[in-house]
Amino acid sequence: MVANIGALISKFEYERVLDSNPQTKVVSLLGTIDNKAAIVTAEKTHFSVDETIKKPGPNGRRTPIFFQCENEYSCVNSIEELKEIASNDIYYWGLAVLKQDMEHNPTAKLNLIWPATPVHIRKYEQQNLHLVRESPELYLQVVEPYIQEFFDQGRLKWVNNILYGGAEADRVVYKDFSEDKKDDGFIILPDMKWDGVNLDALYLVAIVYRADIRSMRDLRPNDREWLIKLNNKIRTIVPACYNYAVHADELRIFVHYQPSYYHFHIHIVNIRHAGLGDGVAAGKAFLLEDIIESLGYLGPNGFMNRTLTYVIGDNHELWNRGLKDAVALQLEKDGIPKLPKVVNKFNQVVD
Ligand code: G7M
Repeated sequence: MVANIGALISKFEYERVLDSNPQTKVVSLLGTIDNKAAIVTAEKTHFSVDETIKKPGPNGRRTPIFFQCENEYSCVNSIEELKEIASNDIYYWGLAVLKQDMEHNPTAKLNLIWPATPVHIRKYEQQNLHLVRESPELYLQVVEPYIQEFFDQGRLKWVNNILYGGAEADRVVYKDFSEDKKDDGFIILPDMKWDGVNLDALYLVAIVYRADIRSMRDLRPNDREWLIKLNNKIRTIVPACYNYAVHADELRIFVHYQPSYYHFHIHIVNIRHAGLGDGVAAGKAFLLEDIIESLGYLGPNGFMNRTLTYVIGDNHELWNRGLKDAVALQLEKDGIPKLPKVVNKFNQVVD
């Protein structure tokens, strides 16, 4: 039987803070549950407004956005206590306690990983970030062997549970699958990161049934038509599933490189949502449209021909398996000193 999150969290024994981000209002804690490592991530939820209503305009487009502030949890209605900090001229600021409610106004979204592996712990821990220029040679030398080990360790269990085991079945937004056309099949469902409530933060993931694409590195020109169809289907299906509260051109559709999981999947995010952490940032997110475009001229080996530039944390296994040395070498080759030269008042370079 699968344990539930409440029962597990009640046994959580705190050890230390892995990361705390005041901008995204996310904290990740490391601890143990039944003597096995556990990571609890808590994210303060966004404010509640009744609903985002898009009224049809003269050209049939449903803009602009109207918010309702009628229920007891929306806008300022939920203020239970308010204490002024200060005021100056026309400016006032203070602290508030808001009415909380599980359905309308939950305080936070909690994620639990248990048992957490050392890879999870390193991933969630605050770390320095680096920009890597991954040439096809560097990929073959460092990254591909790592991906191979990834498969050996069975880290795709959650993906296979969704595709074949009925996991999260009640949350699936769309499933396109038939035995005879397995290679065209895919599932769209809410990403673990989304609370499923606030459409402004809509975050879905599409997982394909094809198992031969481990990352965008494996994409070739003959996958182009497949990706175009997939992109069009996503842009047709998702708005319809959410009653057109979000439109086809309001979806940011992208792929991560490096991904955390080497089975091809696509991120589908409301364009208004800046994403948590660096998930939507340049150096991590590659727009599906740009990938499709590139496949038109990359040559028969597709992305295997391209140097990919991306951001990686120094806790990532790949950093210490060769990317760190490669970056040092690249900087040297480019004539860029890693540390600035310190010059004293006599204009002499000092160590
Ligand atoms: O960085 P990468 O492209 O590999 O991102 C994987 C995405 O899958 C992330 O946005 C995760 O939040 C999401 N994800 C990871 N797990 C383990 C799950 C899961 O079990 N269920 C769902 N729905 N999404 C997940």
